[in-house]
Amino acid sequence: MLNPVIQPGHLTELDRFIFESWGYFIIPDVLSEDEVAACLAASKRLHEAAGTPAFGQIGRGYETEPALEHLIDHPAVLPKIRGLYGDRFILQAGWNTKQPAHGPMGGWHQDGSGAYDFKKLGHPIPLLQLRASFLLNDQTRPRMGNMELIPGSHRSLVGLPEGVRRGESEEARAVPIGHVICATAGSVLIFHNAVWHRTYAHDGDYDRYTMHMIYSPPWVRSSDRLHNDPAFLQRTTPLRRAFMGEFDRPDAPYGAGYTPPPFDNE
Ligand SMILES: O=C(O)CCC(=O)C(=O)O
Repeated sequence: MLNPVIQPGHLTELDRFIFESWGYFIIPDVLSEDEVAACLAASKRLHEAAGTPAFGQIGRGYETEPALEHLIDHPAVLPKIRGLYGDRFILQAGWNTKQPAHGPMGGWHQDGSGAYDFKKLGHPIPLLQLRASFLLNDQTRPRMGNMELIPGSHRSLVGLPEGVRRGESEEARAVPIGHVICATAGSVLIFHNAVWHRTYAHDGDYDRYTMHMIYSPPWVRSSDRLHNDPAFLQRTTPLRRAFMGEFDRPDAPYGAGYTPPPFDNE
């Protein structure tokens, strides 16, 4: 299978072309083994504390787990986000996902809002949730809890047929152009909200964890929190604080007076 693999750091013109064409790309080996171990331990703590029984997503883990907080502005990834959005965006959510041992496939979907479908905004569906998925387990072969994406589907004028989405069997839900992402632990998948995707099967006898950091324009509501934790805001860095979307005035994200986050220029 072709793989949209790119290098960390600055968004090149070729990276942009790949993103526009496929709707996603992969940066291999972003995290060191130690960083992966620290993020995995943090993920397990979060899900154990919450008692996640099966498949589950926990938000706000970055507020209490420094290893996950570090991913908010990872230098291998942040320049890609900045290259695609420009300088004004927020961390809309950080979801830590557990797929249990021997977990089944998830359902095909696009990201967005069930309350107000992003499709109502126009076509092509705009980029509103840019997701950086930090893979925390080895997924170098299929059926290791990989993500499966349909390349270019963010531009499709038609949706994935209901019969495929709701099919009775694994075969009925299979799509011949589905791309099962195979990558090492510590690699990062970055994708557009409108790409059709699902959680692929997991045959391993261990739980699989992924840390999804989701970036949005500054006027999008956060979905993993109603308020930021004041202690976290106090403790974290100015750049991360800016990504939490705390503005001096409620109209700041709409107005010309928006102060961009204090980036260290690349
Ligand atoms: O399996 C995962 O970690 C991701 C699940 C998913 O597709 C989503 O959160 O939109």
